[in-house]
Amino acid sequence: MEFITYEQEGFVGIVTINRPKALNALNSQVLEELQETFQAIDLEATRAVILTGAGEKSFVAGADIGEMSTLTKKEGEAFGKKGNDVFRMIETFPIPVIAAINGFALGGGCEISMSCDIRICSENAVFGQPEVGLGITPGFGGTQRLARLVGPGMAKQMIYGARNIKADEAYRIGLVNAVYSQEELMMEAKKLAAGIAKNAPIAVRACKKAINDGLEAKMEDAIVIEEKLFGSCFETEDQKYGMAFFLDKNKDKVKEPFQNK
Ligand code: DAK
Repeated sequence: MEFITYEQEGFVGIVTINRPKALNALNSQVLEELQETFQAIDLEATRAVILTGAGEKSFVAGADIGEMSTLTKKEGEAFGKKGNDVFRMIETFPIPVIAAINGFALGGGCEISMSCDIRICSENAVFGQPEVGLGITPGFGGTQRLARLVGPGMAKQMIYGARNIKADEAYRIGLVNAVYSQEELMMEAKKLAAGIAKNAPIAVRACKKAINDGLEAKMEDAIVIEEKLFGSCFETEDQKYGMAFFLDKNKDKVKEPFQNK
């Protein structure tokens, strides 16, 4: 792979978009390599994924403007589909994906971060959907996910005005969960991932599915989605172990890692 690196640290996978000369902008090759990388993640051995960008300046500065500048209508739709397929794959990836946003998250960069389950960022992060300034709409789900995350009023203000916001404002409006110094960001992302990885993996996956699928359903149907996933946990060894451990009054016993079974 030319533009993506993958590292495995225990139960945590780290995917880095590595095209720093173009501020990690998403061209077709980056999108294809991202898709291959996620498809190759071993879901038995991995319990959380961190997505970040190489360098200290940019997470992802958007879709590649050079590549997009000459697209025809048909090619534009194909490029949009390629990105949307990858972003949807991340959004519905069976295990949680944390975006560690280490700088610019503009256009497609803001959009890919919004496909992740959780966003944390560094103090120098900048978020925005500048597309209308380029004569296009956001094309990788920005109009949909930003409005769902921060509410339609704030999303419309950002998108219509092509207004970029800094990390503190992103935190204030709920676009990111926390802001750290550049030096602390990856350490905090790993801590967050480890905190997820120590819990029962099948239950965590079921929670992701329940939240995502439930948000797209009416409450009466959403509750049924949760009921089914809750019920399915009782067929796992991890549920039996987790509850037996709680009920065991032997305080000296050390909790074993969940088996993912
Ligand atoms: N694409 C390509 N190259 C980029 C880039 C981008 N988005 N952003 C930066 N670069 C490149 C620059 O061209 C420059 O390359 P060289 O000149 O060195 O070869 C290098 O990265 C460093 O950038 P700067 O020299 O500009 O660095 P500065 O610190 O001065 O400025 C900046 C940083 C992030 C403020 C600035 O680079 C910038 O404004 N970049 C563009 C940000 C942007 O507008 N992003 C949104 C892109 S639009 C769709 C599918 C997808 C989309 C839309 C529709 N369909 C098909 C439906 C998505 C659209 C977008 O994401």
